[in-house]
Amino acid sequence: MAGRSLCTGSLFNKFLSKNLSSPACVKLGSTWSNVEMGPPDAILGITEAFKKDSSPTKINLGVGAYRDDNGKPFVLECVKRAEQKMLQEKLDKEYAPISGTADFCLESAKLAFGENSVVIKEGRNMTVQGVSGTGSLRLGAAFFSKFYSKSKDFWIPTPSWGNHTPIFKHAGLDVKSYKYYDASTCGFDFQGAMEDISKIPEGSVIVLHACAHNPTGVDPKPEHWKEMSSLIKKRNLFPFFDMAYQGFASGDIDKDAFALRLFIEDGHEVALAQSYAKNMGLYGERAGAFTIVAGSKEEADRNMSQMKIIIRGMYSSPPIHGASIVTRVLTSPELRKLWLGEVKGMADRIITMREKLVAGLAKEGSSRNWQHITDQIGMFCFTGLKTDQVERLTKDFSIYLTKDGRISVAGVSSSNVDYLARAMHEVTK
Ligand code: KET
Repeated sequence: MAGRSLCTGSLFNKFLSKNLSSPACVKLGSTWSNVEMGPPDAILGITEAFKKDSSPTKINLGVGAYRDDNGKPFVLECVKRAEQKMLQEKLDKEYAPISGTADFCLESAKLAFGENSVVIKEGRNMTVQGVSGTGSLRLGAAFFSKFYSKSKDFWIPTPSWGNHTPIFKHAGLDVKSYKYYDASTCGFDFQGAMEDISKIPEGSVIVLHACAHNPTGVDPKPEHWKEMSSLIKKRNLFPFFDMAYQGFASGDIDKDAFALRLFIEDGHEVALAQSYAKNMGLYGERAGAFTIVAGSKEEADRNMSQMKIIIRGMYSSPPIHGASIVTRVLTSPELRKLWLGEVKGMADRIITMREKLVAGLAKEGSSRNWQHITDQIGMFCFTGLKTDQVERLTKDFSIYLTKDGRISVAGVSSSNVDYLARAMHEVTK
């Protein structure tokens, strides 16, 4: 009917032919005139700006994406070999189950909780594939928003990954924050964190970075984690782990899962979002997992039934390619061994770059204390540079980083580290 009235109404036709070419018509009929231009993303927007810069010496230290020592994106050898296998297997393109394939979910849970985890043996984990780390967090947020009746408050550290707040808010949760980073020591504010955690209302959810805290690169020590775990238990808070960097902090996947496994040992029920973006270099493949550890298998099964309903309404089922790669890498002894070596290689290269940057700053004559660059771990370094210094780095040196002074050390290489040191010294003199 709508089509007919459009074509037949002669007055309307006249109106169309007169007005379609006129800009006034566009305005008149514009449905989205009320939509304001949004700001670029604080992290991903930097890559957009970087791409537009024509300087031959430009460096992108914005997004946390690993680069090899030639500054090139790095596809892991274990991933290439898994893909070759997959080609030979002539896989089909059928839908995955709503929650992802069982193998992928089991392997992800084993990677996080350990091969011999009691939780997995007892079937207390509900693990589903998510659309990488972000999608897994978002699934968790949706589940908590709908079924966690004790509280809608999600407490995140100050500072935290910039996307935590939008993810949780998007699911209707309230985001609050607890002390984490001490700017005066460029380290973990253990006292402050404990003080704040002890005041978080019972039943709230506390978000914890399992390792390689983003953006600060500062992690609690094992003894800190122990005290935090018992306080969180005492306060009856629900620990929600974001583990986007397993293997990237120490180069060892088991060491990096220390905090998560400690909380399990201490009897917590936890939620966990995992990502394979960084540790397997599968950024664009969007492979990740979300787990809730419940009190019993029966509870986990009920949670799974509801989680599937949430997923079905959000995107039906997850992408298959990245998950197939992950499953092959984790289940083939040969590919797994190769992978563990490659994760360590990436972590080690980042450590080397931290050392070279500090040495470069000293060589430039900087009298500042840059020790935190080597003390901090993981992909990021929270340099302590102020907003105006960051702006100068970008304007005068075409070095791109987030406004808070975070640099992705993964973007530093042997060929740009001296230039970076010179520029950092120039803006901090
Ligand atoms: N958690 C944390 C703590 C995190 O740093 C990231 C990504 C993610 C989850 C999600 O990653 P995904 O690609 O969805 O698996 N952080 C980097 C990239 C980004 O901002 O999207 C970053 O901080 O640069």
